[in-house]
Amino acid sequence: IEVEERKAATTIQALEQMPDFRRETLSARDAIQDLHSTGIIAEFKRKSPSKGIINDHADVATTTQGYVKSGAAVLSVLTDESFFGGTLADLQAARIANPGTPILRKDFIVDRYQLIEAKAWGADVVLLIAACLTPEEITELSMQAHDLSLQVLLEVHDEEELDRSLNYNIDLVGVNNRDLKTFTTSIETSLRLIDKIPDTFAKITESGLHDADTMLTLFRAGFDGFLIGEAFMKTDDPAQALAN
Ligand code: IGP
Repeated sequence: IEVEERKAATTIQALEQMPDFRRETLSARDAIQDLHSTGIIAEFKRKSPSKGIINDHADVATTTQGYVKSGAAVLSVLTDESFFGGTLADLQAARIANPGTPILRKDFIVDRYQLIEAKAWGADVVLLIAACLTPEEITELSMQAHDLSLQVLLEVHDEEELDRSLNYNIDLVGVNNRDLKTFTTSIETSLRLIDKIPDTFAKITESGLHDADTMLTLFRAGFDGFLIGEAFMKTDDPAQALAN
């Protein structure tokens, strides 16, 4: 619904005129796989369907800058308004505040218009959710993303989604520990799938990560990256939470 309104208001041609549409994107994959990387993808998320309001006062520029100072390799910014309270303006604010850090546009992407939006508002990498898309749509969208020099993070929940969705225009594979029906998280989901992800992809574990021990277990199992939102955002000072 939101995206339909934006499409009516802003043409693709207008998006292509935005300064960031021409910018050279950064590699999220390299930032995560670098030998010295923490592998942390720190997320800016105000609210969620499962938790309600997580943090409604944190400023996006200050928080994301603090994340980077505290060691985040990549930033993730929610741009979905109805469920997560995010906007494209949040993405842009994070971009301006962090010119050297790759940024993920976190949203429900279903068409090329949203990829062009992602680029125009400052993203380097986009999320494609296997549970929401057919294999053909994933193939098409990941190809189009690469044409725009955006990297692709494919999100899966189980082996079936993984098997049907992989293609060579995907850069990172994320296993979401959150069950979309019950909203509960279990790292067993990640541990079960890790050996089924081919080594050509960066391997990310997503959701429900709250402590260093769990991250160490997942790192030892083979994960390169850790997508963390709530554990940071639920505190008064999200960047300090990362530093700790
Ligand atoms: C972060 P958490 O439990 O650390 O806040 O999770 C991230 O994985 C989660 O926000 C997420 C998400 C998504 C949000 C994963 N996949 C898809 C929106 C859409």
